Amino acid sequence: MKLPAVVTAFCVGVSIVSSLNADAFEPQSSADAFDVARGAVVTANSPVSSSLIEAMLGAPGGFPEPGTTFFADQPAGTIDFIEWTVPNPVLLEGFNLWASSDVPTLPQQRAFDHFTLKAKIGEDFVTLYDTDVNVPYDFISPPLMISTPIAMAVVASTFRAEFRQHLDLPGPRIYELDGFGGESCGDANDNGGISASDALLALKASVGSGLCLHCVCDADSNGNLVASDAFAILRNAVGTNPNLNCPTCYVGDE
Ligand SMILES: [Ca+2]
Ligand SMILES: [Ca+2]
Ligand SMILES: [Ca+2]
Repeated sequence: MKLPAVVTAFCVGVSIVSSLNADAFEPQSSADAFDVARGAVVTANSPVSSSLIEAMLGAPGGFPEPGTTFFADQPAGTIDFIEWTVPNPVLLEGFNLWASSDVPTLPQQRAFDHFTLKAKIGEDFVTLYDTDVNVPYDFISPPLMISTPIAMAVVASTFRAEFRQHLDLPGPRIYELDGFGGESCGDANDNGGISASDALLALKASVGSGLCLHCVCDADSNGNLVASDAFAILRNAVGTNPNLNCPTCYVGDE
């Protein structure tokens, strides 16, 4: 192979690896267990600005950034919170939290410096995940800042998230909080096997008439959920395509 060809092949290889890495985990999703599109309802929350509290659970709209939750402007150390219920108990194994402060100009502003996720077990909220947050944020992939399994998976239907405001005034900005559990690449109906029914659900999701996580239905892990992904799942169902390759739901997921 001549040198230019080697260089070209290497560059192509690098660009493919880069694009796969950029899409290696679930994007902000409406198909996750916490989403209003899946029936989640907010039951309590601390005050927000003119934005929607439900925006972090997938609701569009609100001001000044549609689809984004801004907690109200309160003193540093205020614990902002949201509680929500989902229609049926869900297995929760991990989550993705998407948020941003006023980067790049004022990275301390609209930040939180502590995050806690809880689930209601019996009468009490138990802590699933609790962490200090570095400000300015250390992003996994901006604006994805925390993407992690939780130490002990739970089945629950009521959850609570807490955000400790970092500075006085402008309240934290939250884009999305997505919850995951039990997903398997290709198994869109979550019945433990892959069949034509899963391909049909993927196809519906690809045309916007259904919901499917990328970590279940983006069968070639290219960041797009399209008809060819449904076809790949169908070919897997009939045994002609053993290689489904979805992105992970969250960092640490297999
Ligand atoms: Ca969501
Ligand atoms: Ca299935
Ligand atoms: Ca795809």
